Amino acid sequence: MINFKQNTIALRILTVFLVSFTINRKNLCSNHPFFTPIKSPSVHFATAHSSLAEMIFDGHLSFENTEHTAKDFGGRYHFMPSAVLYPKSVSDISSVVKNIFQMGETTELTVGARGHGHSLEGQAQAHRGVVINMESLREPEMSFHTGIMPYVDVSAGELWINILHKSLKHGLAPKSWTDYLHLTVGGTLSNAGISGQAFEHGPQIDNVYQLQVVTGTGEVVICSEEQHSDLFHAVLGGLGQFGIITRARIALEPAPKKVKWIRALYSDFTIFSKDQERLIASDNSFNYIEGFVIINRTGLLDNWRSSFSSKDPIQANQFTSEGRVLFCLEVAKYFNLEESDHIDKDIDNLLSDLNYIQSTLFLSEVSYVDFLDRVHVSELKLQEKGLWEVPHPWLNLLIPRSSVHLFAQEVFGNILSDTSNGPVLIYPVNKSRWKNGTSMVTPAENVFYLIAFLSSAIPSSTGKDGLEHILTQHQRILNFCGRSNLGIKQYLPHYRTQEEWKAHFGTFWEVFSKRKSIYDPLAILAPGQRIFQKRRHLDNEDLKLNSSVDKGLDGNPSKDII
Ligand code: ZME
Repeated sequence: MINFKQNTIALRILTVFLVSFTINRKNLCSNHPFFTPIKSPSVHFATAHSSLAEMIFDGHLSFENTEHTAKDFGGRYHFMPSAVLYPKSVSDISSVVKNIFQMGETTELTVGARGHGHSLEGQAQAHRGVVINMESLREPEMSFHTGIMPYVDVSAGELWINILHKSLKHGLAPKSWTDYLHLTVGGTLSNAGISGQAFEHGPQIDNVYQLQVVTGTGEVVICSEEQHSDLFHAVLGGLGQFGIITRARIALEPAPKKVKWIRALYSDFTIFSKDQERLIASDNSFNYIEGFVIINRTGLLDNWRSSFSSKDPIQANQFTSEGRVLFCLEVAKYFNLEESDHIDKDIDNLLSDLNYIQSTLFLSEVSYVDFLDRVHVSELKLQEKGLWEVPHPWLNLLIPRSSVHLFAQEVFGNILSDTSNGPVLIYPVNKSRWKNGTSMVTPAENVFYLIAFLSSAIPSSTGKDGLEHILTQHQRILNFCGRSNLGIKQYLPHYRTQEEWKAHFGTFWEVFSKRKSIYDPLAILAPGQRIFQKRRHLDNEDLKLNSSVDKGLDGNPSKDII
């Protein structure tokens, strides 16, 4: 979390960086002379491939059936790799990266780590490179440590849903979540991992004690706040640029059994956001705080009636939106059976401070697992209708508190005409409760909102639910933010040029790119982010070979960079 307004903080980070730079140079890079690039023999396309093909792995490397790695949840980018590695050990990953590193600048080969494939814009793809199928690294057992600071050591290819089920057997659970749990640990920790718990615990990257990482030179490094802390901070939210996360030590807490899940409506954004901000500031609050927008939708309350009960069913039945934009506050309070006798009173107390429309309070009681895995229920319904594997042009924005009213007015009042393509979520956070020093980029103010536009596009539609229309709306939103200088940052950012990336990182770019030159000096890792392009030394033979290979292939993503 870099505060772009405060140069002093940026300077402090730079100082920390310079200190660790010298340490890391000694400790991490002793066997890799980064600063005098290896003069390796010329390795052209075919040679590079045969060099990979000759390697022996605990798992295996495949040059066939690679199409699935050229797809992701976003469904909009399809770059074919040369090969897919199915690793069975960390050393499989380390050797493949090391081999490519040692070929130096004479090969264009890059490496992308792919988890469950939920990137939105090809971030886990590696055009003509090697994609690592991180789920192959999963192990049957997770190692739990109970005590006053409980944690679990997991493979980075593990899904959060499996960690939930396994840790509940010990009466424990991770503290901070994403909305959707069928994502890998390595994937969410390379971004942030944000859901309704982040206001209290910070995002998932704030709830990790230690990582095992394979850097861009193929070295395996254990890092934490105490050990190689610069790499630890770099990798958390680092968009895969500094290392492949292979294992993680996740902080746990005692798990509750049950959840009171509550929704209430507002017709005024100012009142809604004031309540959200009051809730995240309070010490004794809900355990989960989110919200969402409802534009031009009828019958929504009927949908809720099946799973939520109203405090005032007659009034609730009569409630209509009358064409207004509505804001739904969604909160949850965890509890155990022994608290059953006073939980309703506690909730009444918390709710009594809020200013929602009284007749629109909906309550529900579910198990902790059912609450956390709630999006999977939507997934199953959409899969039944064939509406899951469609393009997902999602836009996630972090909006500072001081801009959010102007944003809401223009975006919910003018730009968006309905929200039937998918949810529009609003999560308030206060980063003064977050850890400092990770690579995640946030707005300058402590209090900001994640506003997530999670649309599904209907394939072949040219109307309001078609891809073009949704992308145009997102561009209008981004243009408005830029024009009005709202100080927003993208979450799960996506840009095509390095200039745009520099603007995204702001004053943090210097640290980010220096770290890149230390941990992945040849820019081998995560090419799908399009932040750095792998340096390429072309000799005549390579030029000849590439010009023929390139013919007939569609756009090389790296050509857009710089
Ligand atoms: C495509 C889809 C997304 C279906 C449901 N969702 C979601 N619903 C609610 N919260 C979410 C979400 N995806 C992320 N967060």
